[in-house]
Amino acid sequence: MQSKKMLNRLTNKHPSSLLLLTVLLISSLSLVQCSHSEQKEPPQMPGPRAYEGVSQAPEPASVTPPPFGWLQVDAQGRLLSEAGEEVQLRGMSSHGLQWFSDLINRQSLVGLREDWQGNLLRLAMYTDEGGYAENPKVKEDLILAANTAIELGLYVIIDWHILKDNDPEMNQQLAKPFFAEMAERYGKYPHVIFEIANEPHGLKANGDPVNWQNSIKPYANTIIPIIREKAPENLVIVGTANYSLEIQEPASDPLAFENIMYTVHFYAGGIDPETGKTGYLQTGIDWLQDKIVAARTAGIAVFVTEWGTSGWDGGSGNDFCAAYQWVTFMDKHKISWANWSISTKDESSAALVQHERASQLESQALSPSGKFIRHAVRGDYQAGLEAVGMSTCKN
Ligand code: IDC
Repeated sequence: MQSKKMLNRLTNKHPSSLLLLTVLLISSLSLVQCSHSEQKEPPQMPGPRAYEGVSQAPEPASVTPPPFGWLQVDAQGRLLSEAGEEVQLRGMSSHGLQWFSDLINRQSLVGLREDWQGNLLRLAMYTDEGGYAENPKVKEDLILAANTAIELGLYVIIDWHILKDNDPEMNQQLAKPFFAEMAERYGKYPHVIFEIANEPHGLKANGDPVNWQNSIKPYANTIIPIIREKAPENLVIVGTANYSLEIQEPASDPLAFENIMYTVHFYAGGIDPETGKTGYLQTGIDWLQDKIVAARTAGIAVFVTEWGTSGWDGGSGNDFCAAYQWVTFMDKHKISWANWSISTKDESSAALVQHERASQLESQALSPSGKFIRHAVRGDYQAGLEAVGMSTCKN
């Protein structure tokens, strides 16, 4: 109907274009025929190309305000609610959306909000490893999940999850239009937090180290103004060097924008397969907590956008006593966190096991890590230990 009307309009206005259209139609038909006779296989239909631009993906169908309204960072680096009270966000990170986006759905997010009493979801959109740089369609899953979080009143982190692509500047040309779109789309929602680089590390192409000075700060100074054009108030979180461990670098040289937070990541666990001892592939506790406290004292806002009960490799067993020490530390310092991860992968950081109710985040589907974390998100750390069969932790 629509195209018939358009054709009529076109040919009425420009009668000569009717001839042109007929010629075009005949020549394209014969082209199709030609190619058919040459190819044995039927030509592949192109896949849907929706979501490559901004306009086609849906908006959230409704909006539930997030519990603390617009978040703000004060001059001492504290995270405040819109009403000016210090707050801590607690919740879960997705695993890579290119692998586990099915687990991020309305039911699992209702579970996160109601049963877990969480208020935070992080959406890890890998850029490499089959993520956005190779498969832009993953943005579609990100948008649908972010919309669901907004509909349910959760804070949601849009995480540009660089990892194997270790240098933030490597995919900067992709990050620019991506964050321009995200800011345009989500700048009006207090729920949305932008995390612009997951874990910078390693070396740049020219052999220089990827650190605050060489790469992260210039990248942040490129991306944040793009975000700020359309999202002047949303929080922006910036990764730090060496897999988001070197928080002292921005602490002595912070960015000049408002409402910026900096990330520290850690992994509490890991059990040596040979000796059975904990602390294998574990991020140091004392020195890292000291660094976090020093950064906080310097007035830097810290957000743990990712941490695991497992070893640094995402597996190798959990250390719940170390995890307990971390969650109580973060509670004391009002440091917000998201745990890695909502996944059913066979690795000890995964919150879920293979189970028919896994995609609903239900209790029967929780792994040991999931059991501990569910209570930790609820703010009952002791119950978390008990849920994994431990009542005390000896030093
Ligand atoms: C890990 C996943 C693992 C996956 C791998 C891919 O747990 O299943 O195969 O990524 O590269 C991080 C990263 C996070 C890692 C996680 C555990 O941000 O992507 O996930 N980790 O290794 N930093 C430190 C640990």
